[in-house]
Amino acid sequence: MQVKLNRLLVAGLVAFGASAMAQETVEVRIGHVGPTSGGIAHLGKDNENGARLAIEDLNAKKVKIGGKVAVFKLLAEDDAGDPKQGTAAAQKLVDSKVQGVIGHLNSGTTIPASKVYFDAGIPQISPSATNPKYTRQKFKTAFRVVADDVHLGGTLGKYSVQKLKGKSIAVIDDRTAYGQGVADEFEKGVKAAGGGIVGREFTSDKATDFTAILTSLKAKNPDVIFFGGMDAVAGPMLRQMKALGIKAKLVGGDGICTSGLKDLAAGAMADDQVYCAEAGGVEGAAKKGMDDFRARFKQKFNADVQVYAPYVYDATMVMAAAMEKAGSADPAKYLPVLAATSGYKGVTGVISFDEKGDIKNGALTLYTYRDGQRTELAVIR
Ligand code: ABU
Repeated sequence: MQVKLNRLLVAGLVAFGASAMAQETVEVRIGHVGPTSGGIAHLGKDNENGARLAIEDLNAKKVKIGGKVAVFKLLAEDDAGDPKQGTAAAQKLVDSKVQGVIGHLNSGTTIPASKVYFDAGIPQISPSATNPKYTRQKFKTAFRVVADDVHLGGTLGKYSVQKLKGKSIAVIDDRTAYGQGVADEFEKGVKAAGGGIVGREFTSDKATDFTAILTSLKAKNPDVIFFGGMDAVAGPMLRQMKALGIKAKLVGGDGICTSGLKDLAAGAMADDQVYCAEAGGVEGAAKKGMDDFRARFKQKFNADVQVYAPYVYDATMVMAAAMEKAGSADPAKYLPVLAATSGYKGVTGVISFDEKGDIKNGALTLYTYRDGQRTELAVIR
C-alpha cells in the first residue's frame, strides 16, 4: 500500500513539474504590407524580409507579454503600390485581427490605409512613407520611423545649390503622393538657398519613355535634374539621359536611393552623377549595428539591403517592445505605450516619437554612386 502511495506521489510531482515547465504562449499577429508585385517589387520584398527577420528574432528571444511567451506571426500582404489595393490589403489585415501593422511602403498607399487602421484602432508604423500628410491627420494610430519629405526635399534642394553648385536646376516628378510632394519640397529648398528652377515636368510611376520631357529640359541646359519618384523609373530615365547626351547630375530622394539603381540604370550612371538621400541614418559607434544588420540580411536572403529593410526591422521591434512593456498585445492597451516610445536603441539609431507619431531628430544619409555602388557622403540632422 505504502509503495503504491509513493509511486502516485512521484507521478504527481513529475506531472506538476512538466506543466510548470511548459510555458503558456500567446499568439501575436503582426501585419506587413508593401508592393511585392509590380515595378518596385524588389523594394517591397526588401521591406517584407526586414519584417521576417524581426519576427524570427522575436520568436527566438521568447519575448514575454503579460507573463506568457509571445509567438509572433507575420501576415504579409501585397498592395502593388496601388492606393486602392492598399486599402483593400489594410481591410484584409483588420479582418484577420492583426494587433499591429508595419507598412505600407509607399506614401500613396500608406495615407489612405491609415484611415482604415485608425478606424479599427490598430497601431501602424510606416518604415518608409515620407509624405508629411501621413502623420498630420491626427490619427493617434499612425507612426513613422524615418524623416519626412519636408526634411528630405528641403535638404536636397539646398544641397543642390550650395554643394553641387547647381545654377540651372530642373525638376521631374511622378505625380504620386511621394514624388510630387518631395519635388515640391525640393523646389522650396532650392529657392530658400537662392537658386532658381528652369523647368518642371512630370511623368508617372509606370512610365518607361521620357524622351519628350527630357528633350524639353535639354533645351534649358540643366546642370541638375531632380527626380521625385522611385528607382524603377529613375534607372530607365538615366539610360535615356545618356542616350540624349544630357550630362546633368540626377538628384533624388530615398525612392531612388537603392542598391538596385545600378542594375536599373544598366551602365548609364556615371560616377558622382547621382545624388540621393535615405530618410534615416547612423553615425559613429552606431554604424556597427547597421553594418551588422546588413551583413546578416545578406547572409540570410542572399541579397543586399535595398534601402528600408533595417527600418522595417526596427519598426517591428519597437512595436513588440511596446507590447512587452504594456504587458499586452491588445492594441488599446499597448498604443499609449508605443506613442510614449523614447530612446529605443535600434539598428537604425535611437527612436523616440513626437506628438504626431514622427521620429524625433530624424537623420538623412546622403549618398552618391561610384562604380555603381552607393557611397555614403554624410549624415545630416
Ligand atoms: N519615401 C520613398 C518611398 C516611399 C514613399 O514615401 O512613397
